[in-house]
Amino acid sequence: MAVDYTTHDGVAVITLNNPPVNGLGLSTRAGIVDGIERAQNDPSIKAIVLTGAGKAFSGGADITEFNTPKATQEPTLATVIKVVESSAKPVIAAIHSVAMGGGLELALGAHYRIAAPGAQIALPEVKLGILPGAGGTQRLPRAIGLEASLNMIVSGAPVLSEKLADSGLFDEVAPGDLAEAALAFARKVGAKEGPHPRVRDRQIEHPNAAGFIQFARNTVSAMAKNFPAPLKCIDAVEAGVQNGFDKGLAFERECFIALVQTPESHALRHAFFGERAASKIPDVPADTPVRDIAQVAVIGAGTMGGGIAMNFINAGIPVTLLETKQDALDRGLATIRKNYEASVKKGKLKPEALDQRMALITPTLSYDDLKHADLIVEAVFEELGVKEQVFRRLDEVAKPGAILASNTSTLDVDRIAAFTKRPQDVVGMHFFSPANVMKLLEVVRGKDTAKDVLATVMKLAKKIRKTAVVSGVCDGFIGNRMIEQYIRQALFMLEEGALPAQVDKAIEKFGFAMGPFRMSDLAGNDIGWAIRKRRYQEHPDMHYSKIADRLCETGRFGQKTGGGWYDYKAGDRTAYPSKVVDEMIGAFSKEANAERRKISDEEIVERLVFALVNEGAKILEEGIASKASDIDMVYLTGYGFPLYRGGPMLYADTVGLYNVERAIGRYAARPNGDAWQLAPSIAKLAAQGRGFNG
Ligand code: 3H9
Repeated sequence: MAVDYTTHDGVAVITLNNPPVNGLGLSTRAGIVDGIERAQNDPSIKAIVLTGAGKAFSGGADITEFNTPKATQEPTLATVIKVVESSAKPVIAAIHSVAMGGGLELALGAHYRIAAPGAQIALPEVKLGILPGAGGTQRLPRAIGLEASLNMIVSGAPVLSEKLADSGLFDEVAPGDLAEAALAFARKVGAKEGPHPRVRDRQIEHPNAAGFIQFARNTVSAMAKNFPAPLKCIDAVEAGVQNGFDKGLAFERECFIALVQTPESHALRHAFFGERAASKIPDVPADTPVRDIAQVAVIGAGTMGGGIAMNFINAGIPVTLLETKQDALDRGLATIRKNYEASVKKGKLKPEALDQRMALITPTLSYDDLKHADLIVEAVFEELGVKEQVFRRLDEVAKPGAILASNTSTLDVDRIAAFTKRPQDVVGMHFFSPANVMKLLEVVRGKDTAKDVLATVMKLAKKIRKTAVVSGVCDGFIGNRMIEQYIRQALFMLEEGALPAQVDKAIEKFGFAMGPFRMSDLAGNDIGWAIRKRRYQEHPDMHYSKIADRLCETGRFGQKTGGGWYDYKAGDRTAYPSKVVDEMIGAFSKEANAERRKISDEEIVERLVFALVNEGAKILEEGIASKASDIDMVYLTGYGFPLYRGGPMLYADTVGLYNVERAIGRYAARPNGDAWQLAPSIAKLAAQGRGFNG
C-alpha cells in the first residue's frame, strides 16, 4: 500500500508512503483519493492532513510511468487534486524535506499548507523537458505572485521553505515537530465553517503582467535554444493570466501532453535516470561497506593536480598536496588561490571562504606526509615509468587500507596496480580538465580493485558533485577510446574533400559544444600526435590518415603556438580558417591519391557520431561499460555531446539501429572504409528491432 491512513482525535492523516521519494504513481494517487473519501464518510473526522513518510513530502509524478498507460490511468494527478480541492473537510498539506513538481501541485490543491523549515520547494519539470502538468502554472502564480512563480517555473530551481514563509504559499512555517503542528492547525481550521480557501480562487495581481511576461519571454528564448519547454511554461502562465484559471489549466494540459513526447524531454529524462544508474555497479551491492575518507592527498600540483585538489577542498575535505620541487608547489598553490579569487570576484564564493579553503591544503615535498591520507590521487606525468616510481613509493608510505588512485587517461591501471603489493586498493580516477569544473569522473576498475574501494569512490564522487561512471581497463577507457574513432573519421574526411571549418560547423550545428578541430587546437595537437606515434608501434595494422602528423610536423600545435588547424591572433581565441592549412590539406589529398569530393554536412555528422556509437557498442560488448546510459553520461558530462539528444547511444536508438547499421555499411564500402568494423551487437539489436536502451 503506497498510502497510510490513520486518525488522531478528529483528524485523518493521509501519509504518502512510496519510497524513495513518494512519487505520485498510480497506486499512490488511488490511495490519496481513497483516503479523502474515507475521511469524508467518517462523521468523527473534522479535518485531513496530507503528508509524506520518509525523506520527502513528495518528489512529484512518478517519472518512470511517463509514456506508459499508468500515467494517464485514473485517478490522474489532476483528478486527485480536484478531489482534494473539493473536499468539504479542510485538507492541510504538511510539507517537509522535498515538495517538488506534482508534489507541490498536490499541496497547492490543499486548502492550507504548513511547512517545516529547510524543505526544498520546486517545480523542476522544465529540467525534464516538460512543464508542470497538474495546475502548477496556474496555482503557483496565484499563490506567490507572477514574478516569483515564473522564476521558479522557468528555472526549475528549488527554494527553501523558510524563504517562502511570507510569500503566500504557506499558512505557517513551523519549526519543531511538523506532525504536531499540523494536527494543531487541522483542529483549529476543522472547527471553522466551510467553504475553505482554494488557491484557484485567488487573483494574480501585477501592475504590468503583459510587460513582465514579454520580458521573461525575451530572456528565456535567448537561453532556451533547442529546448521547447521553458517558453511553453511562459505560454501556460500567460494563458492563465489572460483567460482565467480553467482555460489556463486546459492549455497547460495540452502543452504537457505535447512536451512529454518530445525527443528533448526523452533525452533529459534519460540523463536524469542515467546519472543515478551510473552510480550503481551491477556486482557491487548498495549496502557494500565504504571506507572512511577524511583526508586526501594529491600528488602533483600542476593544472590537473591542483584542479583535483580543489574538488576535495570544496567539499570540506583536507588535502595534502605533494610536489617534487618547492617552486612547482608554490606555483600550484598560487594557481589554486587565483581560481578561488576569480570565484570571489564573480560573487560565487564569499571572501572569507577563500582563506578557509586555502587553509585546508597542506603543501609538502615529502612522501612521509602522505601516511595519514585515506585516499591518494596521483596526477603526475602520463608515462608508465613515472607512475611506477610513484606507486612503488606510495606502497611504502601509505597506511594500510588507503585507496591509491591514478588519474591516468590512457595507461593500464592493472599494470599500475602491479607496482604495489596491494592491487585491491588501486583504482583509476580519471578527472577531466579543468578538473574543478568538469562534471565527469571516469572510475577505472582494475581486475583486482576491491568492491569496497569502488563503493567508496562512487560515494565520494557524489560528495564532490561529480558524475561518476565506471569503466573497465582498456586503452582510453570509455571516453577517449570512443573519441579516437571520431577523430579518425574527422581526419579521413579532410583527406576526402572537407576542410576543418566545415567539419566543425556541421557537428556544432548538430549540437556539440566544439567540433573536433577546434577542440584539438585547444587541447594541443601534439597530444594526439604522441598517442598516434604510440599506436603506429602498438597497432601497425591500424589505418590512420597521416594528415594530422603533417600539420604537427610544421609545429602547428594549436592555440598555444598561435596556429593549428586554424590561425589565431595574439590574445584572441577565435579560430580563423587558415589558407596555409587548407592548401596543405589539398596537397596532401593529391599526394595520397585521394579524390576530393563534396562531403555533405549530413555525412559529416553521421560519420562522426556513428563512429562513437560503433565503438560504444564494442565497449558494451566487452563489458568495459556495464550499460548504454553510462556511455551517454560520459559523453554528456565530459565531451560536450548535446544534452537535448541524450548522448550517442540514445541518439542511435532515436535514429534506429537499423539505419545506423545501413549507414555504417555504406561508409565501409567507400575509401577509408576499413575503419568501419561493424559492432556485432548493432546488427543483432537491429534485427530484433531493439535499441541499446531496450
Ligand atoms: C512531475 O511532477 C509532473 C507533474 O507536473 C505533472 C504530472 C501529470 N519519479 O535523486 P536521488 C528516484 S515531473 C520517479 O538519488 P536525492 C530516483 O530515480 C516530476 N523516481 O535522491 C532515485 O531512484 P534510485 C517532477 C524518482 O535524495 C531515487 O528516487 N519532480 C523521482 O539526492 C532517489 O533519487 C522532479 O523532477 C520521480 N519523480 O534527491 C524531482 N524522483 O534510488 C526529481 C526521484 O532507484 N527528483 N526518483 O536510483 C529529484 O530532484 C531528486 O530525486 C530529489 C531527491 C530532490 C527528490
